[in-house]
Amino acid sequence: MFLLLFFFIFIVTYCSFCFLLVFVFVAGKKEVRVLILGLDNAGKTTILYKLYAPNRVIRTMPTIGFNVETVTYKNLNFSVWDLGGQTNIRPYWRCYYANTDAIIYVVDSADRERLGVSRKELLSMLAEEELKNARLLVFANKQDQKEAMSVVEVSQALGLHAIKDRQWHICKAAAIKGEGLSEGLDWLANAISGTGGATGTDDTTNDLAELSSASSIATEAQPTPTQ
Ligand code: G3D
Repeated sequence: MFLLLFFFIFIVTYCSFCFLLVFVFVAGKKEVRVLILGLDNAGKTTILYKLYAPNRVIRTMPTIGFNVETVTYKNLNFSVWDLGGQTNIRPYWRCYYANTDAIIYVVDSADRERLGVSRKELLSMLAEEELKNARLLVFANKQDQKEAMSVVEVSQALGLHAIKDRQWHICKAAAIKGEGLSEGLDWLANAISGTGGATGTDDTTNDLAELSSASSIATEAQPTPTQ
């Protein structure tokens, strides 16, 4: 009888412990909603699938509607939405703005002609009330292409240093090779968990020699305390 009681107490304790472990594991991962935006052909779908399945060969097709994947990174569950970037789809981006924690904005650094359009789309998106608290991570993508603009040039062309009211960061990437993505996500994870992510940083430090006019960027690019 005593043995049975002992066995019963042992089973109940063991099950409670397992339940607690599962609860801590599940509840410990914060759910984060991230939108990947940018013009068509910028590399959004490539980035999404590199993050989701880094070792898979990726064949992308223009996103009609959207792709969604959940990516776990540094104790955060990123629910990542890649919205299509074609001109006729862009007005519908705003349907997905509610409850967005962060925006990953992707720029094709080799597409000099459309950088102005990219800037316009970015600024009109940032003006939306529903996105006023969203962090901004910009990937200056396609850095593997020889005609690609440097991250300094992309940052200047987008006017990022004028953004003072939100946490933002720009970093270079070559999504096709998976390069630069984890650096960006590191920043985002820190910004969201509140352990970093200064208001306006970029990884231009190594590129400053490329531009004689980059000294102003060099000064502005110093991380400032998070607001
Ligand atoms: P989108 O989702 O923003 O529209 P995609 O863009 O991810 O579909 O990518 C558009 C094209 O750019 C794809 O080529 C893709 O392979 C390519 N691409 C994405 N990232 C990079 C990169 O870092 N470097 C280079 N060189 N190409 C990249 P295709 O030929 O399939 O259209």
